[in-house]
Amino acid sequence: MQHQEKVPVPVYTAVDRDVFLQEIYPKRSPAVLRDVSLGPCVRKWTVDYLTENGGDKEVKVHVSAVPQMDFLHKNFLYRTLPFSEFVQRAAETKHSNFFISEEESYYLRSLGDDSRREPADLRKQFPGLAEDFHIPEFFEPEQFFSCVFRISSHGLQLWTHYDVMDNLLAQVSGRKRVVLYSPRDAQYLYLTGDKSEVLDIDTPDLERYPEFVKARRYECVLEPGDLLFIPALWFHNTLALQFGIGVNVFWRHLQAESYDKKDPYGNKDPVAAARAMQVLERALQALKELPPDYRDFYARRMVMRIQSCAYSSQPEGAVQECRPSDS
Ligand SMILES: O=C(O)CCC(=O)C(=O)O
Repeated sequence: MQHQEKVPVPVYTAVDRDVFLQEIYPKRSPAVLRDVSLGPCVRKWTVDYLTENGGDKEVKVHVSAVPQMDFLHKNFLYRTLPFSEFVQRAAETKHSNFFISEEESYYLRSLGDDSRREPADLRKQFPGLAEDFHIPEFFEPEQFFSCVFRISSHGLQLWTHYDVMDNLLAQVSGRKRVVLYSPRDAQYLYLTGDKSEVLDIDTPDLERYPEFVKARRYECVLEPGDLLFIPALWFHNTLALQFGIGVNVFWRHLQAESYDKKDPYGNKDPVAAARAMQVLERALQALKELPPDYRDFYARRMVMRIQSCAYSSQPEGAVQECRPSDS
């Protein structure tokens, strides 16, 4: 059986803005940043402290009977709890108050005040806590998009997905394993939209997902105080090795106009990409008008044209100039 290639995510220590911008950011690949100051949150954010200082704001949380959450088949419920109660439940392994079962798992991905329109910002939703978390100044203030609480029960695993913004994922407490896949391996991930269908990435069903082993697996374990840089479009899958508190900051890599304006989560494809996908769907409809052998021939020609015009040269690099087709 073919084995999946595994690559540790590089760890950088004592990274300041200049090192980040000159040595790490341009590589457009994930990096663990250790010893960057995240503020007093790393010391202060115990369950008791969050319970007392987080306010009684109601939060919408994911609750599931099993710790491996599956967005595609929706094996979880959304429930609303006061923040303090949610934190207590997420930190315990057996619950006396529960929705599904004594051992249910919890996950909070915080939302904006108007969750359909407004991106999350810890400073607005949790002002009593936000001052403890110092957003690393690795990007210009106008690039800021959102700042999101990520709080998970022990064992909670979040499905593999990509976001369209650059991301710094701060691990404030607890340890978390993160597995990442390059955007260039998207073809091996069995995607439905921005999510992979392969839920069990450690023991995948290779009869169903035979190509999955070809995806190169990047992996790291975040310790409290670590930051993980996840460039836009990199797939990531997280597994909480302990009850954990994280905060992630999304910021724009592209010009603001490139993004969908109605996207509070930072996961809608950039407008030009969404337009290109729509055109592709129309092209596929047109191909259906042809008999199978013609359809096959023209589909292959289209793929060749896309490969020669739009794929980057290996390994990373500029997109080749696209000459008009001579046909
Ligand atoms: O840490 C987590 O729970 C998930 C993080 C994530 O998906 C993200 O930062 O985009």
